[in-house]
Amino acid sequence: MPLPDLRRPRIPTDPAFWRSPVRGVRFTAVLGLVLLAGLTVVTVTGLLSYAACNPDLNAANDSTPDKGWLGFYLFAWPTGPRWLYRLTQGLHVTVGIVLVPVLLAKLWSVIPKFFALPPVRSVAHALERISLLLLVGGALFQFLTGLLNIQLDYLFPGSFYPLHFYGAWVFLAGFVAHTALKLPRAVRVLRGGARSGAAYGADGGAGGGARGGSGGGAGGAAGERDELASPDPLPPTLSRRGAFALVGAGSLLLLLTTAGRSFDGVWRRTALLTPRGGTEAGPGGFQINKTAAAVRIDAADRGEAWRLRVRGPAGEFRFSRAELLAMELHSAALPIACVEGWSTSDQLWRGVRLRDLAVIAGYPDRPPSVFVESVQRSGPFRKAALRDNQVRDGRSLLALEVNGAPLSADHGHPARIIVPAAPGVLNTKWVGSLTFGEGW
Ligand SMILES: Nc1nc2c(c(=O)[nH]1)N[C@H]1C(S)=C(S)[C@@H](COP(=O)(O)O)O[C@H]1N2
Ligand SMILES: [Mo]
Repeated sequence: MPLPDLRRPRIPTDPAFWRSPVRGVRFTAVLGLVLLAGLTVVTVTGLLSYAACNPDLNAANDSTPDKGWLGFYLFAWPTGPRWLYRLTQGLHVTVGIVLVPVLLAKLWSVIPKFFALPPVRSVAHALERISLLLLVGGALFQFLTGLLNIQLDYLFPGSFYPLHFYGAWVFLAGFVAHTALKLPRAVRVLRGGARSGAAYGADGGAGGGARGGSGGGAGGAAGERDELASPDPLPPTLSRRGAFALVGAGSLLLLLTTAGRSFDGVWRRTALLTPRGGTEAGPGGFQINKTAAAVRIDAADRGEAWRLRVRGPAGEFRFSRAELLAMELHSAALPIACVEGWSTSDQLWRGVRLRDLAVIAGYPDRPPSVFVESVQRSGPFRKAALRDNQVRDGRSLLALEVNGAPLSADHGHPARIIVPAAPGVLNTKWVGSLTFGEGW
């Protein structure tokens, strides 16, 4: 077995510079398959989340007006099951957070390849490296923007959606290409194809091995070289199994300190990594994202002078809160689920059905979409459009009460929208006007 040349200074382009005995195609393949499964969930739920915000319905909902054909897949988000967005977006954010240690370990496991010389060997290799740039750059960008948006709401004022949306497509291009290129190899490796790191030296040779990655060939899987294993490994301080356990423990810790954000009460207090929002005592004892004070809603905005304006082909109508309370009221047990991944369990909302208000506005038979505006004067999320299927659902309410008590100021008094299965951004608080139908 040829010994590495110890007299040469070791620099990162030299495979012998990387000496962890944990590196190897097996370690990388396992992490790669975990990421393949996990990031597929994150990507699909992310694209669904975008569709759920009704961006194709109204400019007020659309933060990426230049998306062009990238919006090809948009569809009418259903209103059931009522916990649908709670599930999809909870998965998007929770799985994303839990994958952080796996992503970092995977990047660490292939670091020698980023330095391998020559940087480009062939056209195919150049394309592979470009796809890698999209993948690694896209993944880091998506994780960073996602995590920062959850932690610091205002870091990207107004621009989080476009950043995360276009970043998703860049990432996705790299993800698909990388999967197509590497999945067969990863599967072969895990079926026992690649030799262990110890056997590397036999055919690797000093300095030459890290340029491998040939894969396949007539010799079949048994002859494949482990181009990620160090040609000159240090004595192990941690077994590969131990390294997996470390990554897994990191993910588990993140899971335990994150998952509680999708529940109320004690569970929510376990969500140490979710500093956002607060709650109040009594019937309103569930998550409050934005308080009235935070968006400068004062007592006068919600006081005696408040009127709900309802517009449609039948004309324009104004209702006081007392008049709304005198209408036929309905109850619906529905959660709130934010794009940031937190959600509440079902709360018992009571108020006027949106479809009953559509009748007043001049749509006696088939309710149309509705454009909702808050009395809030500035900031995002003060306007939103709901699709006709959402207005039609008997559980979609202009809520006046929650859990048997009038809405509190922070929960949207005098009136807020609540729609089954919809993202929180569509549940407008402190509603001032409802405009039914297109073109109004
Ligand atoms: N007027 C108004 N309504 C709003 C918002 C807002 O900023 N202003 N935020 C929305 C968002 S992003 C969410 S997740 C829900 C959260 O409801 P909560 O603040 O009662 O928890 O309210 C929605 N309604
Ligand atoms: Mo939200």
